[in-house]
Amino acid sequence: LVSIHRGDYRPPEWRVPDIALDFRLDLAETSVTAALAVERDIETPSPLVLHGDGLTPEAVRVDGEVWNDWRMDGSDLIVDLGDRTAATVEVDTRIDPSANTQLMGLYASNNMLCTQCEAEGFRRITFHPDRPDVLSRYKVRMEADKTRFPILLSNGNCIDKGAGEGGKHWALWEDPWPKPSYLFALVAGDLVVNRDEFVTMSGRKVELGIWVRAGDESRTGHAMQALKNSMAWDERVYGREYDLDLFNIVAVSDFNMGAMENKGLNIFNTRYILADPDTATDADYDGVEGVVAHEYFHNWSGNRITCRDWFQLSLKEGFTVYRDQSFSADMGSPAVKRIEDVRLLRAAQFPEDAGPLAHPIRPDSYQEISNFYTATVYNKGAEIIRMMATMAGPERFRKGTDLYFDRHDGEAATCEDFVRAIEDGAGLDLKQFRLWYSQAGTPRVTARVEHDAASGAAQLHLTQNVPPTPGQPVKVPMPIPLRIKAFDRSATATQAGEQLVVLHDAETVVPLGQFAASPQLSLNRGFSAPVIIDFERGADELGWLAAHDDDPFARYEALQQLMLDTLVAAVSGKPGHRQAVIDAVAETLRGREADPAFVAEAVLLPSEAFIGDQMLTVDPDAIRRERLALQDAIGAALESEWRSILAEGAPPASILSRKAKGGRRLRGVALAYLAATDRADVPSLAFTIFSEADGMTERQAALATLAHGDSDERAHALDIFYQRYRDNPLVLDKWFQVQAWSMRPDTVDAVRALAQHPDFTLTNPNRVRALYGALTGNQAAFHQADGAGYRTIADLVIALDPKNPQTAARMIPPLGRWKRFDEARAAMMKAELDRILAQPGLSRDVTEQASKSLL
Ligand code: HT7
Ligand code: ZN
Repeated sequence: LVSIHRGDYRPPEWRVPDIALDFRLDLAETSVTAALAVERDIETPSPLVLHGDGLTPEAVRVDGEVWNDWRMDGSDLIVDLGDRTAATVEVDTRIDPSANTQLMGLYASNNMLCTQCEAEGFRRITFHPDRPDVLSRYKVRMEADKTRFPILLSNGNCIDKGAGEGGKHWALWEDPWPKPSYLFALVAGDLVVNRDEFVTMSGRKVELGIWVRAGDESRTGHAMQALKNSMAWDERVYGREYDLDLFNIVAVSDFNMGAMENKGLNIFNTRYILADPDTATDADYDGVEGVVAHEYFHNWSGNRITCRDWFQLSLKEGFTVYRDQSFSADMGSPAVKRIEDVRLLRAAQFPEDAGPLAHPIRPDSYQEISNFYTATVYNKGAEIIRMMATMAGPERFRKGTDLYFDRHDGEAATCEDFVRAIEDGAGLDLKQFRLWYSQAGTPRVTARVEHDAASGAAQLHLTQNVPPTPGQPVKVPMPIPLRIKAFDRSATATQAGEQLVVLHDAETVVPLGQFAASPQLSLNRGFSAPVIIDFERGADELGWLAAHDDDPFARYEALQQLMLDTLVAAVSGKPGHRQAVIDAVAETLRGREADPAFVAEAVLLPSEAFIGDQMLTVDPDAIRRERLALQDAIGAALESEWRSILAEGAPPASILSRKAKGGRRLRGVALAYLAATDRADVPSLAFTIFSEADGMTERQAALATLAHGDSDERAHALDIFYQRYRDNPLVLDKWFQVQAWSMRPDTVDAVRALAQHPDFTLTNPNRVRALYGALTGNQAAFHQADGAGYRTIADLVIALDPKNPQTAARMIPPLGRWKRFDEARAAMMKAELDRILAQPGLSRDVTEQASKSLL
């Protein structure tokens, strides 16, 4: 496989200022004529190289004349334009959207036609340079059968439309803003719209439309509200106004990712648009709000300023994730949002950074760019922006982003451009900070407090170490901004405030001031840096911080650390601090009236995977056993608390206030704790909650609890759920998912059986993720000792790769974690990776992920 290197970047030789696309659309045969106005940007004549993927040119014309001076080089079209410096190059192609199971380029979903062009899908529609630093103004003519495709949408504004021959109609769209090919989009289908409007800060009226299949329009209200909130928030917080008169969103069922920020025509996975209380959980609602915001924010961080090349992907993704995280924090609870974001970072990004696929947020090379839409580029990328914001403070950070937007508007920029703008605008020195863009691996910070009883002086000793990662054996220290606060436990007076300490060197000593006794240290408050902290603290200290720290994230961390220490000790057969955990949970529960959402997050035990991440060799069975044992102990000790939480009744599902959502979340946690005790009445209790629930949050939580066991109620509830929702694909995904999440010993067999279910299909990525993604997230099942979990995933990858290589490749990383497991498991995982690699005709996506995973 060919690797592409960041250092090999060269500016484009030909620019394409204007493009006219003419589509004659049909499900099985679409013909495309692309007219590219090209201009040579270098002195010496050079042929025009246009990338294609699976295309054959039917005709080539230059300035209106048939042109024969072209050849194919592999899948690229090379047009020799002699010594011309400008020309209009027209190419005719023909494609079959109905055969496009990769869901890249132009494809069919539910009899609708839609596109996905990021990163390199445009070349599956027509020949084109298809690189993000070639920006063009697009004019798009679409013609299709009016009955089957009454709605024709593309980027920008519809400037004309009319009737064609033979029952056809056409529309002409024009996008005034130059854009890269990856932001091109079109949709043709039978859709209905939820219309609204937004008046921008300068008083312009923007028409908003969310397009869905008939029957789904009643479930678009939350997405529409999220869109309007996002538009207002970006004006208020970043001074960014929307720049077209129309903003359309279309929801499609078959989609490789969450959504796509095409200029003026976002295309979404239905999962992130459709929500009503009966079918969507509170978490689903939050997902809709976050993804709608994310795609909208891309209009500035991604579209107005795009990426020079795909190595700069984090320029738009890291910044946009940071923006959507801040937005969601402002819309709800900042503390809970931070906890959720850190939990996701630890679950998805830390393992990536510690494994064979580790890469810096700005990678140095890739074979297939689709494999680099990772938690590192997105979520660690967001953390790196957040650290700059923390060091600058809000006002100076805003000056930095204002400068970035001003300086680079209309350009294809680099991560370096962003850092320089923050440096200049916010007045920060980020010379050493740039290492965060080039070094992979999660830094480890070791902390130790020294207290001199005689003088009362306390000091914090910090050391940092950035671990080796593939291709980067030796690292240098990075700037690590840590928000810290030292508490005097005995003090009655107000405590000294928080300080921001930035570690620059391998070792740092921070004076903490005078204390009668060694202070209690709250470290990395708000998770100010994406690092792992090694800091030995006793149960008493952690329990005190869990109860008294004034930073809610630090309170959460203290309790999690106490639980983690107890679980890790138990797994290695040592006594932990079980009673201290119970006491701390009980103490935290006392705050449930005031902030149930925070309490629900704080009292949740760390996941099995996160417990495994603390161990040199992961023992999935012992982890499950000990986690369940602790859950049982907490469940039993606080049984009356859990029961009274459940007896209080659920807030109505239609109320989406912070408090109502928190209340439902806490009820789910309470039910899970009670279930761990195996009390005889739990199945009937869960079944009652399931049956009486007025919304999906309660219903799904109860079903998931039942799914772990083998009661009659389990079978009954699964059957009721299936019958009720069999025609709703997004809810049916949940039915597959809860079964694959189950802690039952036969879960791998169940997954294999569910793959044969008539409603299972490999052609829908949501369904694949619901079943198999849930299995890889179920640590004890996936790592079942006989290797059946590994075999199941490898079988899936082999079957899925010919249809949808992107989705297939995304299933591989769990198999690449073999170094963390015992020899027998590691051998089986590697054997499955070898088996995948031995398949003939494997895609570039899967080949890259599987071969790197073996290293
Ligand atoms: N920028 C979007 C990326 C995306 C994508 C990438 C590869 C293959 C399919 C895809 N669909 C969407 C999503 C985002 O970050 O907003
Ligand atoms: Zn994005």
